[in-house]
Amino acid sequence: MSYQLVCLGNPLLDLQVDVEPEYLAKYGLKENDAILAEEKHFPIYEEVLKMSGLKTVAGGAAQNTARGAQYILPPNSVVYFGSVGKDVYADKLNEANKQYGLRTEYQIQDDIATGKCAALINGPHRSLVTDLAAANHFKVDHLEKQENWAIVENAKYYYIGGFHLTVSPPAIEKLGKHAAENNKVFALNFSAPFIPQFFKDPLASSLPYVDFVIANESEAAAYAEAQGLSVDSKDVVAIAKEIAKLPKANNKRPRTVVFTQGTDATVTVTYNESTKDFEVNEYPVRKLEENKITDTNGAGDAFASGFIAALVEGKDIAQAVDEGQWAASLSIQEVGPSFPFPKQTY
Ligand code: 26A
Repeated sequence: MSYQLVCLGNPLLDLQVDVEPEYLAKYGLKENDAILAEEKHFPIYEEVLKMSGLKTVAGGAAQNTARGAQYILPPNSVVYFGSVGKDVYADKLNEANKQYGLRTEYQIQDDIATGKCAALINGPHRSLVTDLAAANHFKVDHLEKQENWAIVENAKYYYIGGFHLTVSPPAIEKLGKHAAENNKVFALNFSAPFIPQFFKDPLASSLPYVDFVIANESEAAAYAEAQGLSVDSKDVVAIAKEIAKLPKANNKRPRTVVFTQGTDATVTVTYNESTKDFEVNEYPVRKLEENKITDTNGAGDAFASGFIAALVEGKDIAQAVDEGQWAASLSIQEVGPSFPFPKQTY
């Protein structure tokens, strides 16, 4: 069966440069964050284009995961939806996706530029500043087109970048509903702290459909704080339990929450609705020697690609975490959210 996995997100071209902490300070940026650009950030895009060592790499969180999953899975396994313009940035995205064999069904905007993300690298940290542009114009009608909906119906797994909650909650809910009604697997990444913080309502509307939540420790803390949970915001197990037991649209599948924590152990919590029991597991990370790390831009997306690819391959959660950690360790040895060629196998 081809095209088992459908991914949805914001296609972006990453403009990646090394910067000093002073540069981040000048724009009030945190060393590790992902934000939507405000007016005051726009000069950054002009400035990075003039910096030496600028690298343009295909980005967009869910698109990175889609490329990574297609890297791992057999040909014709993954389709990615998002919105781009008609420009050289889109050409670059198409080129990268072609290299990985990722099929895209972009919604194309005639008069709006492809989105971009300034990926400001400082040592092991990355600060991401995004101008969504065309990516912000994705509409659910694109998914509803007969040929695209046929792709959706044919798939068995869905992966949504939480960043897309800022763009088209109706598209996310449409896919979520389809997955729940047909007992298919639906995964959502929280993507960044500002999603649980400022996009609470669309997140709450999507969560009932979600079988797998994938997030990191800072997104977990942001969720706990935004919801006013009476748990320690560093206690990822307690936070995962709260999310795992939220109501589900499809009661034929349990919900599993997967929290990565950088070089600390990955935690998974699965809630069994009928016994009211939680299954909690911790998986230490495969540590890479520091001198092998190129940058961590896209590490979380790569983890998600290994995790979701393993599910598509019919593996269990422990194996999926291991495959996720393997994929992340490959990607952080490359420039940006990329994987090595010739291909490595798990
Ligand atoms: C809505 N926002 C802010 C975003 C993003 C984003 N992808 C989608 N929407 N901000 C940053 N990224 C992407 O995250 C990847 C690293 O995880 C960057 O393009 C980068 O490739």
